[in-house]
Amino acid sequence: MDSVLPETVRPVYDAVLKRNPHEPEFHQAVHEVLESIVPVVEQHPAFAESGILERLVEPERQIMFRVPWIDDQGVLQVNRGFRVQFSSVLGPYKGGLRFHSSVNLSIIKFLGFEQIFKNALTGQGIGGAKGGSDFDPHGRSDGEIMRFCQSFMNELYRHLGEHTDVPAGDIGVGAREIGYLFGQYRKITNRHESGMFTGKGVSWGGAEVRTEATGYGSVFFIEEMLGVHGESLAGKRVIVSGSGNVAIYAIEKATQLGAIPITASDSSGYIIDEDGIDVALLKQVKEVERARISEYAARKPGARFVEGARVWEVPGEIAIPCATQNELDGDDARALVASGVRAVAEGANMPCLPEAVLVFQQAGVLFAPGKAANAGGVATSALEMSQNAARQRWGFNDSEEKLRHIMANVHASAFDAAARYGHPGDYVVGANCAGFERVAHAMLAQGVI
Ligand code: NDP
Ligand code: 2IT
Repeated sequence: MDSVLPETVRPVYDAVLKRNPHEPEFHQAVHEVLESIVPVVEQHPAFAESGILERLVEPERQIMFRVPWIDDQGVLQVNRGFRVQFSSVLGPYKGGLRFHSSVNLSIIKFLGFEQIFKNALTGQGIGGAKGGSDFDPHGRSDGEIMRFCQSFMNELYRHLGEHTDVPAGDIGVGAREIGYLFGQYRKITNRHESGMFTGKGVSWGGAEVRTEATGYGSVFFIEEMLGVHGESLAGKRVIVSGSGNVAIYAIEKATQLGAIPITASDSSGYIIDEDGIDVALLKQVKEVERARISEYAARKPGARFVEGARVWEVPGEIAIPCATQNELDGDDARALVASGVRAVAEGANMPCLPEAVLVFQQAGVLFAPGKAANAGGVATSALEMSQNAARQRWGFNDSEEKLRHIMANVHASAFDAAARYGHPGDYVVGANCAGFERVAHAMLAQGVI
């Protein structure tokens, strides 16, 4: 699968393979970063001398725990909980919690590793972490979700805190779950510690725009990429996968900026609506009713549901994968290129396989990796932490403006680093180099720990 890495970084990768067998997603994420940062390592011999890479690929702390709970039938269930605290060199550990049946240590480690560089790229003071469980929330009652969240927090609370580790949502963890998790933390610790979680309800310490931030941010990033070439989103057909938090708000912002999003999906298939997705109906189906995406097509004249297929067969000028890792392969990328795609931005984390990224780049498609394109979510989490610390609440418009500004800066950092290191226009190299530079300098300054 992997291309051969240069000698500068290959021993680090070989050691990762040896020490962490059976973790393919983690290997994939490490490979991509190591491949990109070779020029930074070569220009800064001090990084190699103080073992920056060897330390970075080993999490500072990994927690795995039993999560027992009782379902509505009175049957005892046991899940596995995870929190991988990868790096706190730039700030408290920060990153989401994922509840999905596919969750295992490899997936949490790939996400935690990516989070280090994404968070660094935002320019804010946040370290990198990820956590979650192999619990599947689909079809579970509110009572089951609550009992699961309480049991999960019964262990995790001792590892969290506003200056220690600040989780947020990810797949399967939204406002409802964050409410139950925060409530249990408050009960156990006897502290209303707003800053220990982000993505909270706006009426009890949450930030305006956090719900929208990841999806909006990915569209702002696309605007920036197109802007470099004097192009805009207006009138462009947008192909979006997923129909969760990131997908819904990518579709909303793209629509507001004059583009025409025509697809959304879930694990059962996709819908296509040539008139442009009706965002209010999409929210009703997915956020309010928690129904399957096929329900959208059942209610919207002119829309169709395509079962068991992926959205990438639909032609469009913009593609935003917003579901999960490795959901867009080389063949999908070739199909998009053949249909005239101009820009691709990863709303999800690592949705494109390495071959797909190569196909896009060789075809001259503007390609934004997740750690740049979806950084608006965690960046707005950091704004939530600032508001909590200062006991302030900022308005929606003000917060959205801050998000837009942050995404412009993330774009500029990645764009500039790509040019500085000899790969102009390559946002993968740019994002990895810019994020890594910041982390590595901080590690150097703070000594061998
Ligand atoms: P949600 O749980 O809100 O939505 C996930 C969507 O993706 C659902 O439509 C789900 O369909 C689909 N999906 C998930 N797993 C699979 C799978 N294995 N196969 C097919 N479809 C799948 O999650 P989010 O929108 O929050 O997260 C989506 C992506 O964005 C993830 O990669 C996440 O890491 C990333 N991300 C999220 C951020 C956030 O702030 N929430 C921030 C940055 C990145 P179904 O219901 O059928 O499973
Ligand atoms: O992948 C991600 O950046 C997130 N799920 C959001 C993390 C956060 O702490 O807001």
